[in-house]
Amino acid sequence: MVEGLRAHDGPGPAYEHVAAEHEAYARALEQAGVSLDILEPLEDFPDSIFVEDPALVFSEGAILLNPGAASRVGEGEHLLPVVEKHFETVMRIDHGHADGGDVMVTPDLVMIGLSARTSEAGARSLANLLEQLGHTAQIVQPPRGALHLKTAATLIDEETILTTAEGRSSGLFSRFRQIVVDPGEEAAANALRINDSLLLSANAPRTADRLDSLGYRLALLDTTHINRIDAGLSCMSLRW
Ligand code: CIR
Repeated sequence: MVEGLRAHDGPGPAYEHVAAEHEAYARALEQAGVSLDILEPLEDFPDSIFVEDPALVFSEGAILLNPGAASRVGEGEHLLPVVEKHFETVMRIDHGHADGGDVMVTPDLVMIGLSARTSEAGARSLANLLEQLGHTAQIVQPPRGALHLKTAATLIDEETILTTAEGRSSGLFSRFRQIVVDPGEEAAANALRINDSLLLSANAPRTADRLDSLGYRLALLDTTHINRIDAGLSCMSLRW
């Protein structure tokens, strides 16, 4: 994973640190009340730790996606046996590309962001499948500068979005209460709500203080090294 894709120069991730961050993440998920199925590493796919991108899962079924980065095409085939173990219904998009990081499930609809990784054709194909699973899909333009839609925003309860200043000015989330991360803490906008816990980057202390005072039950996790390959806390798991 030290060869994972990243949009910017600067120091890359160190294997031991990512391993420690991943281990702490796994423990936080368990403490939030879920059981884990931890997959074997795929040495040929440096970004495969980010299992959120090649598939989407709902209690009604799973959808295999088609990642938009050439080095990630093929991750889904490795995920398929695990997905088939857990889900009777497994569908797959049949056109274009889509990454799970561009898909935000909200109470009333599933938002699909168009990005360098999710094409119009992929988004339309996915929207069709979502409708077969009983979900309403909405295709949107993510906030500028974000790798994925969820790089810039997280649903932290049924009516609240944690987002960046760009995310708020995009207007995409105007139907929610919006909490904007503090300047310099933008990477923390990719957080993860599990049951009544909110996993948040420990590198965002000012945002954490505000969320804490609003009553969110926080699990703070170091994200220094996974952030170096453009990832955050939602990316490292598929939840159902
Ligand atoms: C990539 O560029 O694909 C990885 N380095 C980061 C993927 C992050 N995934 C996500 O936000 N869902």
